[in-house]
Amino acid sequence: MDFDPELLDILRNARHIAAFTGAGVSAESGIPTFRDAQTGLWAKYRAEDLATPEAFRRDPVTVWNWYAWRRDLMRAVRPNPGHLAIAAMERLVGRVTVITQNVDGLHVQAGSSEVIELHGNIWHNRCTDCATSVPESELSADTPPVCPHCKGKIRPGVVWFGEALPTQAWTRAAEVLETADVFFCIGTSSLVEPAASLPRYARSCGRTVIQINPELTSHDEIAQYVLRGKAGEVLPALLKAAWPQVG
Ligand code: BV8
Ligand code: ZN
Repeated sequence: MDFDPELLDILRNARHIAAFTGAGVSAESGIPTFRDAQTGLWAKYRAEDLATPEAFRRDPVTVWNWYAWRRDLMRAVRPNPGHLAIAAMERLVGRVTVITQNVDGLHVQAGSSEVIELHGNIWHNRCTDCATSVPESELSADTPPVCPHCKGKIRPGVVWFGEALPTQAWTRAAEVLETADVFFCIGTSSLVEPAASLPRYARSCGRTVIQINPELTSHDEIAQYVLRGKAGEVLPALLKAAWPQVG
């Protein structure tokens, strides 16, 4: 895989890299993306129809079982070379901030030390009534589990469609765009707002935007560099090309 020498220079001279990621970065770990059709007994549902507070209010059992199915899938997988390459950048560049839309926790598992989870984390659980967070190990056997404090229904600690993003996560992500030299946009269809506005904002702040995706997306035209391919293949090759001594 050949890369523009100017791009390799930009990476070598970067002091702070932001890596904005979507479901595509976890695809090679075996987690279907949101664009992928749902499979098995979930084939008749659309993710957007299940990942909402209304769906949970209307049918908490089905929504909880969908998350339990996704957790089982995610428990069985590991970070892939794409996650590991992003984590490895921390040994090559002063600061690397991961801003992820994913809820699978794989960037932290891969060793990234600064991860902003814009859409929460599927491993977190909280009470819909008193907001108490409940560790997975203390969940009651009910479906959905009930809160140990107020008997309210427990929900996954993710951001559903129609819900605001966590203020602190959003504020931190916006601050990173002020300081990062390079803004990677990896494995996202850039359809879900407000996260999808980050690459455009990064470009307007004068950042170098690098898109990594096997398919064309609406963000291709705002990226100075478009690397057409899979994250698990492009990222390791890019690191090797920019820092050959790392090998
Ligand atoms: C908000 C957590 C306001 C849950 C997620 C109409 C009605 C209602 C709302 C809206 C509306 N129109 C717009 C909205 C806003 C809405 C939205 O954007 N909807 C979309 C569908 C149009 N957004 C919201 O509701 C957000 N909140 O706006 O709140 C507000 C403000 C104040 C007060 C109250 C309210 C909340 C959005 C967060 C939703 N939660 N996840 C869960 O996981 O269950 S979003 C979920 O979908 C993911 O987290 C992710 O963000 C998104 C999917 O996007 P991607 O990650 O990009 O994945 P996708 O499958 O789309 O694409 C994969 C890409 O990877 C592809 O491009 C593919 O080519 C590429 N790829 C594949 N393989 C690889 C690869 N790339 C690299 N390597 C590979 N190997
Ligand atoms: Zn409670």
